[in-house]
Amino acid sequence: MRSVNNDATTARARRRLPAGVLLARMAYGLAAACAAVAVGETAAAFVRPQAAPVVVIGSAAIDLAPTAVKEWAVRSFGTSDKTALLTGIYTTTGLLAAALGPLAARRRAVAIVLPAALGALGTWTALTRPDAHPTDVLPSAAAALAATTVLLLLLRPRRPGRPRRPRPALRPNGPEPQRRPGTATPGPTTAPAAAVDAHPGRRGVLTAGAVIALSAGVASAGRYLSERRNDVSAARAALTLPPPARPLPPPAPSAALPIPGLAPLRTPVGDFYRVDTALTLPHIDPHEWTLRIHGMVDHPVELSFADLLALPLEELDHTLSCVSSEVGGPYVGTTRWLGAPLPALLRRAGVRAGADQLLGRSKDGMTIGTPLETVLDGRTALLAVAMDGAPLPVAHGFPCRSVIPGLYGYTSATKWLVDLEVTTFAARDPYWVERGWDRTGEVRTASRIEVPAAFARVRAGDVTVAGTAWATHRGVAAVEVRVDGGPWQQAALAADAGPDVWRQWHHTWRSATPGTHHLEVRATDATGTVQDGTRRPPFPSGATGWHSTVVTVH
Ligand SMILES: Nc1nc2c(c(=O)[nH]1)N[C@H]1C(S)=C(S)[C@@H](COP(=O)(O)O)O[C@H]1N2
Ligand SMILES: [Mo]
Repeated sequence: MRSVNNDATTARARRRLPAGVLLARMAYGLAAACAAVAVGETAAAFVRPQAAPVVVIGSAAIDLAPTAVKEWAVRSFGTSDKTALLTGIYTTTGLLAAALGPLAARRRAVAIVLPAALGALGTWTALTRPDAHPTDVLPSAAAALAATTVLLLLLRPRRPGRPRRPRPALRPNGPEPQRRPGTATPGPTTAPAAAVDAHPGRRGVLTAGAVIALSAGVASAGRYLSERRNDVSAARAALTLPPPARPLPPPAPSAALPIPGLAPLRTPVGDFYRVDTALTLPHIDPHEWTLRIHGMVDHPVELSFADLLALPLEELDHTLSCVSSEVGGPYVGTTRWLGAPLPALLRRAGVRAGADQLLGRSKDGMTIGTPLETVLDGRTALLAVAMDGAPLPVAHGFPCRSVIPGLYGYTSATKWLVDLEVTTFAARDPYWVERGWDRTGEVRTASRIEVPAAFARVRAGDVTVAGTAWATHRGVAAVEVRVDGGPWQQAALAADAGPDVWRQWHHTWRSATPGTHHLEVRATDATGTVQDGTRRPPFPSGATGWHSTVVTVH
């Protein structure tokens, strides 16, 4: 409806475009983006939460991100890395949208082409996710359609004949006011019929604001609906877990040192670190859960959750750690797991000769590969259903995950586990191995100074130094501490709670003198190997180096 006569006119129009108009058009773009997000979220509530456009794009970004970027994200944002990613996606979308409005105002085709291109990207990405369903295309397609519709509606030229009160101060160069008979507003203050934007700035921004507010409402409703439809907390709360067939005694009280500031021997579940690639947590109803054990086996097995709970369950005290932890880093926790022993199930299935990998697959398409010989060498490898006496929290893999002591999480601890394939490393690389990480993932010997805290100020005299050390499945035999590069001194160890559990240690630093001091720690595992002191980053097989802290004595 809006025609441009020639380039000169366009150029003049562009020069004259008041800031208010530009602002309004940017707001139109933002409103279109908000409507798209809202419609996408709501559609995803009916399809599945993983299909929301933002989640689809974010998940693809996580999988495509080079290892260096992932490492940087974990280092800089820690467990808030997902919030950081979503913030980035929303910011980018916002900037694109703000550009989309003004561009589409000049060329309507842009209002169709850009959302359609983004929608196509979204649907294509949705379809190529490892856990894709055909209906996953719907939210992205609906979102694109919503963006185009809202933008075209907001940009549609105003029909002539509607009275507007002009704001001469704002439009010094505007066309001559025209008198239009029959309008309510009297006199020469009546807006011209031809002026599409009588006061486009304020009205436009207000209209866009209304659309944004409405979108926010729809988005919240969509998210609420999605949570309601996918909530498994009732099913989780209703679960009664059978007692273990072979209960473990409680850990010896002397395994936990009463030193303030020391990480507790058993990590409270609420404090347990979380590392995964899931932007939305898989919500799995245990009644619908099944686990397939197949591949290079004589008798493929399919288990229901009831079948799993009917097996003789075992307990395991175990320290789980993440390969992405820096030296002294936080991604480590200890708990008591309850689960069905994995070796017995594999023997029942009958592992064929030549297989060397057990590949776990999660509901969200993660693949985690474990060396088969590790699973079968007699360690307590579990299909875990509980940690610390309660069903697994959703964030930690409800209803079932694998736990295999001695290996970092990325080669052993598949959360939301639904499929186990007996295969070979030659046939298939799991997710992290594809990205260059070591395929074995054996936990390196590590030790950490927790007391005094880094950069703490302590009184001169005798100072208690304490922390934890782990060499999961090998066990910790010794811990040594040194001050300012002096001689290594033996620390005292708390009672051994088993080779799969970290070990607390403490040391009295005699007659600390005022000034700044440098403390270092190293452990020796039960095979007699001293912790590697060479500083290496987490990639590709776990950080090495001795943890150190600086304290000020006064
Ligand atoms: N499905 C799934 N399982 C997964 C992961 C994941 O990204 N997806 N991450 C693994 C990694 S790298 C670690 S360290 C552990 C962390 O387990 P937690 O979050 O329960 O502490 O889970 C493992 N299992
Ligand atoms: Mo990890």
